Amino acid sequence: MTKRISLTQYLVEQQREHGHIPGQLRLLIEVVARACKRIAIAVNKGALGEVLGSAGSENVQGEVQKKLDIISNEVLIEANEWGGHLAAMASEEMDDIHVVPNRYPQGEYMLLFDPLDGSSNIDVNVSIGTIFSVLRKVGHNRGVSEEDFLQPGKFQAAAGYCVYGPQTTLVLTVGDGVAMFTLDRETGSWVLTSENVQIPADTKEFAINMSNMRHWDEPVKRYIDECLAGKEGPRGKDFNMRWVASMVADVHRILTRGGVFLYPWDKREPAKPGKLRLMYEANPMAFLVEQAGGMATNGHQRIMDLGPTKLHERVSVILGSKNEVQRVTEYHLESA
Ligand code: AFP
Ligand code: FBP
Repeated sequence: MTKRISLTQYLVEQQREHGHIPGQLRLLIEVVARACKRIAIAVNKGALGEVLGSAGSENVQGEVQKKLDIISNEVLIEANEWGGHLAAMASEEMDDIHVVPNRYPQGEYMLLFDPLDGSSNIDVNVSIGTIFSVLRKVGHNRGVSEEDFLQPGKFQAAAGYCVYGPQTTLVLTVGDGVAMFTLDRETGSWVLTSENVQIPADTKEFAINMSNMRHWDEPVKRYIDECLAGKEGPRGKDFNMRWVASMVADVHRILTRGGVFLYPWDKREPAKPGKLRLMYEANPMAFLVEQAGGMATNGHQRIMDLGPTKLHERVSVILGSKNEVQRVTEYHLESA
């Protein structure tokens, strides 16, 4: 039988042998992983835990919050605030940053998360997930403000997600490739199940919400039209489409077998740069995708080079198999 490697052992080895992660970061990742286990338990209970349905409130972007959105947010905050590894947290579900209270020691890291991505899938029992990103606080003063969070994604110290699907899987990067851990429900431990994950450069599968087609910009329309033209078209091959409507699940498929994911800017709200959130969704996913040999842009620029101007900033997202993302990006640059 092959030896099982736990998340703890993987992280200790990253710390000891590769020098990639300081002790505080290791602790932080372990705490996030533990919180994800608690969220997985709540998600699995579903109607039995009385956790389904709306909470009757809205978040800062005016979206209706589900009970599980709020529960997951609370689980992540409670688990992380006392450990001494964090200075502050920011969440898609909170208007402002949550500074670690004075009664606890303050660490040098800042944690950002979308506590439960794919809210529309919660009540219908389709895969959902938690996305997280870790930044280092610049400067050693105790105070921390929203400005400290406004760093380009290329400065992330770690990023990952946990997908609550047929299996519960934690996917992680600390800047040394991508590793996947499957939750062993019998022992309660995360077991390393894939290492050095690689996204193939070419693909025949795209993910986009096709119902928005009439609102798309010309380069996106051109790209999808060419995919739809199949073998007879300029691409010379048939494409398949998949859209889960949980970014976590769509990105997990791409990390597993390749593909391209697009949530582009469109003409519905011309002033809005896109739908997805830069700090809680696009940056962490871009870090994972690049670490797996893929590419992530907003059609014009690398996502991880973008300088955020506010915490809840939105962005256009094209990510996945390198040659496809390159192609869509070229179509944008040609039409600019
Ligand atoms: P929430 O952030 O409200 O959970 O929405 C999930 C999401 O931002 C992302 O995970 C999906 O890719 C996208 O929404 C699906 O959006 P559409 O319903 O517009 O297809
Ligand atoms: P399997 O029986 O091979 O699992 O296929 C499942 C399925 O028949 C349906 O569940 C699903 O709606 C459909 O395939 C998806 O098919 P497509 O790949 O054509 O979108």
